[in-house]
Amino acid sequence: MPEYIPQPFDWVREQVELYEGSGGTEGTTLLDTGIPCIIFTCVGNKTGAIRKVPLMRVRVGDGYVLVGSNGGAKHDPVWVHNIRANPDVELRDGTTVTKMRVREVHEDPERAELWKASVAIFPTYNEYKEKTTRAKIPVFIAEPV
Ligand code: F42
Repeated sequence: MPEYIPQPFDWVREQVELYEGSGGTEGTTLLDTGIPCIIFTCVGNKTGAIRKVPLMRVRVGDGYVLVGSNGGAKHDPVWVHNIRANPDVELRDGTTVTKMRVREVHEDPERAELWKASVAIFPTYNEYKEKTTRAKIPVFIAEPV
């Protein structure tokens, strides 16, 4: 069984511990914003370790949008490399955990629609889009398998 390696950021690791440890009944929002989050579990593409990543909860149909905003940093979050290498993830939304497959969405109109849905939930994504020097913030959709 591959080992779980927590994220190095305390606030993120602590949210994962609370969210997962409570079976999805606590720690389900971004800090004190009240905005709901999901957690997806993927496999590290270099270590093969279990990695858990909280993201904003952006539901579209029966899928979820995964936005690689990384706080507007100049580089993509490394979880992007994980799901490009292995698109099979588990996604926790509150008390429900679902096996999902992730696909990256490059083209409009689909990409524009997913971005619009994401910004409607978390307008800060637009600030990250302005802040980052990256040409594009990667956008994925996780869909039930
Ligand atoms: N991040 C977002 O990008 N978008 C969001 O909507 C978002 C919402 C959110 C809500 C709550 C919360 O607590 C955090 C939230 N975050 C959001 C932050 C998110 O959880 C991540 O912290 C952030 O996206 C950065 O992701 P990251 O994968 O770059 O994380 C780094 C810090 C990390 O964990 N690095 C590890 C390390 O040891 O430095 C390595 C992780 C890893 O996956 N390693 C791979 C492996 O093989 O194990 C290799 C990866 C590679 O280099 O190819």
